[in-house]
Amino acid sequence: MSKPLNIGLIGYGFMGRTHSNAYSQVSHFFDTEYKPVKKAVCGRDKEKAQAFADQWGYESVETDWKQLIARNDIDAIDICTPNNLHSGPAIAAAEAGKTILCEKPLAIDSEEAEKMCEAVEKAGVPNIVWYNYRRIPAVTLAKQLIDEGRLGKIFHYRANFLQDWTINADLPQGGAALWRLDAEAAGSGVTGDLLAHCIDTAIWLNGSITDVSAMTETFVKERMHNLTGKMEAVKIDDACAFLCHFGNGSLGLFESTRYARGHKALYTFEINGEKASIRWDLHDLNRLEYFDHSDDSVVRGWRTVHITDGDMPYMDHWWVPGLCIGYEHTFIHQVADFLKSLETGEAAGPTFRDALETQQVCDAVLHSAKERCWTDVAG
Ligand code: SOE
Repeated sequence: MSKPLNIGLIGYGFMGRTHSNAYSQVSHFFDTEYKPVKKAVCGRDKEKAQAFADQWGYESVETDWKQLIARNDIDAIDICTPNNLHSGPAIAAAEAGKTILCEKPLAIDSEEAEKMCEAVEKAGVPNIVWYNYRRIPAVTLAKQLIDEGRLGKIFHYRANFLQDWTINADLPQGGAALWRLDAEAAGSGVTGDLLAHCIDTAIWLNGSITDVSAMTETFVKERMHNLTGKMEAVKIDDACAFLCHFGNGSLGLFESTRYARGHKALYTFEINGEKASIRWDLHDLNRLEYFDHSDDSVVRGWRTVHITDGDMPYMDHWWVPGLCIGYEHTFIHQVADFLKSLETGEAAGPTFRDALETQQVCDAVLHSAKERCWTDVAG
């Protein structure tokens, strides 16, 4: 028998759309006991929230997240607000016994993230953070290959997340679409926004990061602030690179920037092990490159694994062999796994606690860059 999971969505920006699409699609492709019901969307601007509700099929609208959380007909709170507005609703939702799905990064910093973890753990409510790239079939396959020991001992983990959308110095900071440039709303720049994705994937694939040495740069020092109308100092990191050690003895190298002209969302990683290497690129997300040293030397080389057949992670739910899926499917997979976890009682990561570890690495990175020193990851 199917059970409804009544969703209350807070925020209706870009992520609100990706999540709503996932709620709309998941039951068409995945057979889960719990079925999401788009019960209410919450935003301060009633007209905009209503327009979003009409477009995406939400039954009702709230303008105050406290009212949304107080509603008895809401089972799960989905937080899609700027980063500084995650912890208030998350803690209140936990205290009200609601299931919680929270956008990444979990919080502004680890101190706040720790409080959010304590709240969900004390309340015993199911929780998940939207680090969606784990659920690209090629990335999930990478996890399987590593866990099967095909790479052997891992020596190197390298990741990049490159964009170019903030090169224009006339771009303002703050407000609706540009909160990512405002340190008060975002907490940090590329570290929390982009490297957090790379760190989440890295910890998932290769285990904990123990210490880091980082540098950051803010190329445009002042931007007009949309909320004050004045030129104000830019306090986020526009670019960040760091070296690190993993607990398993491997070395990590990470780079992210919004100033890599020509790159819109080039998320890549390469992992080198004793027996094999793998590499992956978000712009070609249905393929995984694999080099196996045990291949016969006359045919040994990088091979391209096409991730479209039904024996690949998640792909038995989609089309026929040879046909691709895309970015939006990562969110559908996340919802499917989460609904399944409600059925089985076995948490689908990344939980708030997992995301706290990512946050601790981000904090160590920012500390290291500021103090110009190697920094241990707290935890
Ligand atoms: C920023 O441009 C952004 O949208 C991030 O906020 C997302 O987390 C990332 O997946 C893509 O880029």
